[in-house]
Amino acid sequence: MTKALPYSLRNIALMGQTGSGKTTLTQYLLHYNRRIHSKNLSDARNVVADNFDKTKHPKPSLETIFQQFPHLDACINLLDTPGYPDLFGRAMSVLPAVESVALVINPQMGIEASTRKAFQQIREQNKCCLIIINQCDTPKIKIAELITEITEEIGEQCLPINMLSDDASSVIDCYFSPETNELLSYKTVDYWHEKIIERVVETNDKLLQRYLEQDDNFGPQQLHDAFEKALRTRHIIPICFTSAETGLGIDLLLDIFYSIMPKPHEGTLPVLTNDHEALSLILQPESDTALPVLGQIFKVSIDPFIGQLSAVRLYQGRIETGQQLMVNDDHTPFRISHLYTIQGDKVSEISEAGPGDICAIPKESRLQYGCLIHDNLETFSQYHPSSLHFPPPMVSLAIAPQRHNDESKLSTILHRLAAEDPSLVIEHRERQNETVLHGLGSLHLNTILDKMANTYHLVVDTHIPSIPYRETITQNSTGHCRHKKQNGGSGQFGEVWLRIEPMPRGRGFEFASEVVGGTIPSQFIPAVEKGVREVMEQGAIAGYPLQDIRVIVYDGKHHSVDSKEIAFLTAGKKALLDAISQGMPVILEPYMDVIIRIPQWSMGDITGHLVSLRAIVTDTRSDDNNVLAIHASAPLASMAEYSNQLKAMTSGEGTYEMAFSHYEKVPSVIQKQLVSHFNEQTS
Ligand SMILES: Nc1nc2c(ncn2[C@@H]2O[C@H](COP(=O)(O)OP(=O)(O)OP(=O)(O)O)[C@@H](O)[C@H]2O)c(=O)[nH]1
Ligand SMILES: [Mg+2]
Repeated sequence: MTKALPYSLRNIALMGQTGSGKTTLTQYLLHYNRRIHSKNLSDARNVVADNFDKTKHPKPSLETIFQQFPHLDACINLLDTPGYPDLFGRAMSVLPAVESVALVINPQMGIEASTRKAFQQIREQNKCCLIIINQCDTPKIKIAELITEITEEIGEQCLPINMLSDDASSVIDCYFSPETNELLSYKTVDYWHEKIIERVVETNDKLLQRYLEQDDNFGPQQLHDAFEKALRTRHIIPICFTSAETGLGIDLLLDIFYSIMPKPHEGTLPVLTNDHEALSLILQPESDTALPVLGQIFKVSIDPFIGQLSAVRLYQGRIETGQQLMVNDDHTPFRISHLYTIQGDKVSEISEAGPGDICAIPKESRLQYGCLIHDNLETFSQYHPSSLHFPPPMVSLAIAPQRHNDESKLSTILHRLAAEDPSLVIEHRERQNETVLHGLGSLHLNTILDKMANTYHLVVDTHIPSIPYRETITQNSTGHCRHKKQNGGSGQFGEVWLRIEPMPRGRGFEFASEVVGGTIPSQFIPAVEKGVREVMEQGAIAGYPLQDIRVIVYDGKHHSVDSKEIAFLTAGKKALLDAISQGMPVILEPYMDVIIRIPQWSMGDITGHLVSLRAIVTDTRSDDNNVLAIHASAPLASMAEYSNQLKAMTSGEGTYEMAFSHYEKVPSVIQKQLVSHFNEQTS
């Protein structure tokens, strides 16, 4: 395959709400271009419409799909991201590979929470943006209201570069060659043309001057550089109209991709940071292949048979098979054994790649998500890409393999799944011996379980993660045990007196001996402590570990023949249980600091619901975007279903994150339930 030159590449991600038509649009473009290159342009639309199998992709995309097609002398790389809210982490994670993002909107739905979130990422990752209003073949689209909604939500810089005709039968260009008598569905061609020109010339003083002096020689050619600057700073966000069903507006969309969207050396590249010196290195967009090699891994996929494939966006320099490169600050190089381009679910071998290219390197386990690859240790080993702020996990699920001896298989598979999906968090809770998956939503976790079952043939049982309750005491008390046992010949004898005291929350456990006069010989004190620690681990009233207790052994008795370690261990255990039973034991539950971000209108429902969850609101703040942040303290046990509850109360717009705060006493009714459940299980 011949390599595209950097100036002829366009790297564009399609983002936006699920069902807006990103995959359909991508498929349409692929078929359209294939036809254009084999037939003449006027035939293309009909041929595509006939051959294009729309039934092939009615399901939401689960992963970002890479597609590539030629257009004129350009090569367009499209990254079709999943729009389902639960998979947002997978969508945003590929943005370091592109200069531009096309936000695809379904005009019947308008701007939804996922569109807002996508735009926030476009801003944070500093990408050029294009808005595609797709599904323009559907009836009763309210264009004026839609444009108003877009400008109110995103900003005045969103301007139609073309517009649906009054009868919705065609899409009319308002920028490239705006000569037409056709009526638009909203305003006029001249109106939008002027608006765009005004917006673009604002970025360049000389152009602005000429514009104010009414020099009207402003064609797309003259404005190219200014337009590009306006795009890069998101001073302008063009809006265009398409139908991936009928092909409406597709030719104009390709014109926009080709003539307006930035080439790799025009876009803004990610910022690299340096921890030690707190320096930022901003890469200059460069198409010079002689520069040192620098690329970033932005997606990893692991096939059970083929192994790991790491997708790279090359920022500068040129790479080829056989070349040795470094990973981050690792001094041991790796060799590029093969180099591929990716097209849907297929890869094709290439021999080299240049600046701006998206390619893939197989079988190098060090090439993990976010790694830099380079050939210059001195410069690049000190830097790493600024880390992305992935949305916090909202849903947790404990998993265990159905077959006991699949434990190590599970751990290998989880390792692979986590490498592929930077928004998946895996936690092993040692004490509960539980493996817990944390994801953005139930669909996110279901895709992980499906992959385990279908790709790796591993079936797991799932359950809501157990709550890490604890036990403690609330008052001082003493405990005693005289352990005496006679088994034929030698016996066991050990007597322990101990005192227990509650400690402040979070202090854990302290053990001390105040035994004097050798009533318990010093060599048996460790056995007493061991017995005490066993009880601390196993719990006394409901099977949960004890915490925040000081235990002081102060007296006892021994026997010169029958006293041995096991006797004092048992006496220590029983003396502690005795003391706890008189120390007013309670069960503690974890409380979480929760931040809930919601639209203003849902505040009443959310705060009312929080009360029913035993949560206490500690603060409420609203930000510039009319998003309300409610800070609350809530018991973890109430939050198991919160993700779905919040979704329902905020029409999917609410998000929340939580972190452990402290332990607090459970209400006595819950304590009773936990104790009786434990007694039933152990009796
Ligand atoms: N009428 C009409 N239907 C469309 C158009 N584009 C897509 N669709 C339909 O909308 C549905 C969803 O389309 P997809 O392309 O899967 O949507 P998506 O944006 O990729 O969705 P996610 O992968 O979940 O993010 C499919 O049934 C398509 O046939 C369009 O322009 N017009
Ligand atoms: Mg899709």
